[in-house]
Amino acid sequence: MVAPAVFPSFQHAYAAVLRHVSENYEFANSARGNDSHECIGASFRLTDPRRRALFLTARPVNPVYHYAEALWYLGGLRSLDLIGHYASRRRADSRDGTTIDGSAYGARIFAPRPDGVPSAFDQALELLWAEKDSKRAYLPVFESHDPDEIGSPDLPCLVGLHLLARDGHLHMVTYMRANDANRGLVCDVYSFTLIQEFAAALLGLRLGTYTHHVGSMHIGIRDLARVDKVLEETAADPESTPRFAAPVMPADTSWQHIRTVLEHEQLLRTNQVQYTPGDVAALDLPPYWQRVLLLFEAHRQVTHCPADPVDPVLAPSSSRA
Ligand code: 5HM
Repeated sequence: MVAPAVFPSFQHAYAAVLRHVSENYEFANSARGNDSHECIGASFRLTDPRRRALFLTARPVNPVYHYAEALWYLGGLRSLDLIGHYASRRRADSRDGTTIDGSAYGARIFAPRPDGVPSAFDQALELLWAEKDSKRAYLPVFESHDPDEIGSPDLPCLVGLHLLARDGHLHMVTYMRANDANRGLVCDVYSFTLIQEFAAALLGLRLGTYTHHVGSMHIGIRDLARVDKVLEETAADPESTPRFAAPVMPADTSWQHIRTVLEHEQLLRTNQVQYTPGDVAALDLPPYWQRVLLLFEAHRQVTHCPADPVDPVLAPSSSRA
């Protein structure tokens, strides 16, 4: 029996996963035309799931997309409107051009069921309120009907999330059938740890560890050169820690805050409003969530006013990646 490898930040885990798959891949295969190098079975644990962001020159990330995806999940949404706006590639996951099924994980976790049964997430929280040591607070995503859709462009890669309250901390375990180590993994860990942090806030617990288990961990052949650059950059300074402190989600974050952010994100996305930091400060939101809205304002400026420079007050947090 071997415990998962433990890392202080996702950047450390990401570099280790890429190195492991690059050097030890067991199979070279091409499922659905995606030429990949694959290892079967990979696990790691993050001691501080807030340190979820990458700060690598060789692997730029888009913080606006990271928050958009996490909020799309928290909103329980299936519609492409939000997620397709921040990443047009997500439109390829849709069969009908307007909604996503398999990878709309939030709709399976957070949306109330049509028959009035509370969401899986609400049920899990109820369970943990009633019995904190429970091992049953599992949020299933891959459902028994999914194999019927085997030809679908979008079968869930996430099998489920498991919440464990221990010694005043909320730990989370993620189970995935498959992960692209250079692509999906980066966004998945960001969103899932943010969900974990939100759940910890709702339960009044401190943030515990994050454990990630994957059946097929692979790197696409098209990404091998880019992965080599990441491995060069991280090998040069393997102990390097990301330069920016990880922001802490306020412990009093509520569903109302999430709804407020989603409501204003929609107004910004559709260019119905323009916000200064002062406008956002006047909303009933803690500074953490104000900063998230300002990312969406910066994105609005990039998208709807491409000829103008981004407001210098917002520019450091904006991203055209
Ligand atoms: O053929 P298959 O459905 O396994 O292809 C999905 C590809 O997207 C795989 O490379 C999978 O690892 C990756 N993926 C991911 O890493 C997909 C999703 C969306 O469900 C995800 N993470 N969240």
